[in-house]
Amino acid sequence: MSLLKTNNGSLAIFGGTPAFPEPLHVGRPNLGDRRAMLRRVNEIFDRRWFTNNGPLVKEFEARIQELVGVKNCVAMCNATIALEIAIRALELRGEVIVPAYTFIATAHALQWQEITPVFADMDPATHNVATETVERLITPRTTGIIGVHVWGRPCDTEAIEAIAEKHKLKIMFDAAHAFGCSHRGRMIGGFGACEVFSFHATKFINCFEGGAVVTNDDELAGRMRLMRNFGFAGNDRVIYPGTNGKMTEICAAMGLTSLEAMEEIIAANRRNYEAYRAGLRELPGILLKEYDSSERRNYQYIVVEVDETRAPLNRDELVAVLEAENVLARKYFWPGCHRMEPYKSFYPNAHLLLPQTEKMAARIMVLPTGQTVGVEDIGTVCATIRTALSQSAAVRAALSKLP
Ligand code: T4K
Repeated sequence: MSLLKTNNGSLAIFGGTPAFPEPLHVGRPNLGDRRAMLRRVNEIFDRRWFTNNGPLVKEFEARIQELVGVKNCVAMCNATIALEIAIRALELRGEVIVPAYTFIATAHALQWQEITPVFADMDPATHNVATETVERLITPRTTGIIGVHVWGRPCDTEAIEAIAEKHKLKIMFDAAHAFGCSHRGRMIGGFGACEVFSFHATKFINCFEGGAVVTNDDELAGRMRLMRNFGFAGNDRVIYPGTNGKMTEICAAMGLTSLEAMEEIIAANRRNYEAYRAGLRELPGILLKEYDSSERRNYQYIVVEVDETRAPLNRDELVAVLEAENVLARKYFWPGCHRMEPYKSFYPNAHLLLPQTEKMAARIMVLPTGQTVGVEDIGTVCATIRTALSQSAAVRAALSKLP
């Protein structure tokens, strides 16, 4: 519940009451039908089968396979472990090219197994990897490319496939944001050797924590199933190095409940997206990234670019104004993986090859959406942004006095 700020309302940074009494988060979980979830929890208790490839995990995997149209879904405890297992099962080593503009997990999943992530620049129009920058990063040590479908907008899979084919590299995709999305009419999940989804609490479909690798390659899927369960091929028989990447039954219960609400959640996200579109229209230097609604989209992220050369306030100033109002906008994925450790120390000059990532990571903010955010809340968020932009000199002065 918010107090609607108008152009005359006093912003919280000027000493006014914050627009929201409670924080409005990016990534507040969507719930689905609470009773259906509790029924599943009771069934889990009755069965006393809590993890290790239980019936709900199998059901969850079958639902994902059906929705995505792939032969295999291997559910895991989270997408980071799923990325690590997929990378290992694909036998990537040496150097792997990834975008610098992604969540740090994409890079860490490589570094964790002593594979060097080599950072490619971003296409400012799509926020995805600029494929024309990829080829020049290939060295004799390169074994693969990991494309990321940032914000659920598919990256240029065709260009990546062409480069990979020419240089005999393997490809997989980090599709953490892209469950339920399509690319040229094909569901994300069927591209490359495999794709990885995240079902973290903040994702539009969530398992509390969860992830999955999907693939049409049966042999690869078989290896990943072994790897997620310590390499056990049966009682007392280990035939592969492995880890513990298993999804629990309670997480699968949440995932199934969440999947049942998928269309409702997408509808809420889409309604919110349209409300932001209307509320942020024609503001100088403020660009809401549009979704291509001719394809399937989950509308999970409301992404705004603040072009400091045209807007009266920059991204950081707007985020500070919103924070004072209890609107916790996020600066994803600032400052870019290359400026986080250990990569910053390993490659202190990496930014010289990443001019678009540098520029855009300083411009992007992500605004709250999901089932817990209403159209009225969005009206308040947009009114706050409008008011702040129209009083930019006073806003700057107030911000300069903050500790
Ligand atoms: N690849 C990509 C491209 C990714 O974006 C991600 C994760 C991964 C791989 C790895 O997936 P997982 O291993 O996580 O399955 C959040 C999420 O934690 C992360 O999953 C996500 N991407 C990333 C984009 O966003 P943080 O560091 O912002 O998390 P956190 O805890 O600050 O959550 C964001 C907000 O959500 C908080 O301000 C509060 C709210 N929240 C969060 C949780 C967990 C709630 O209201 N309730 C909750 O239960 O990374």
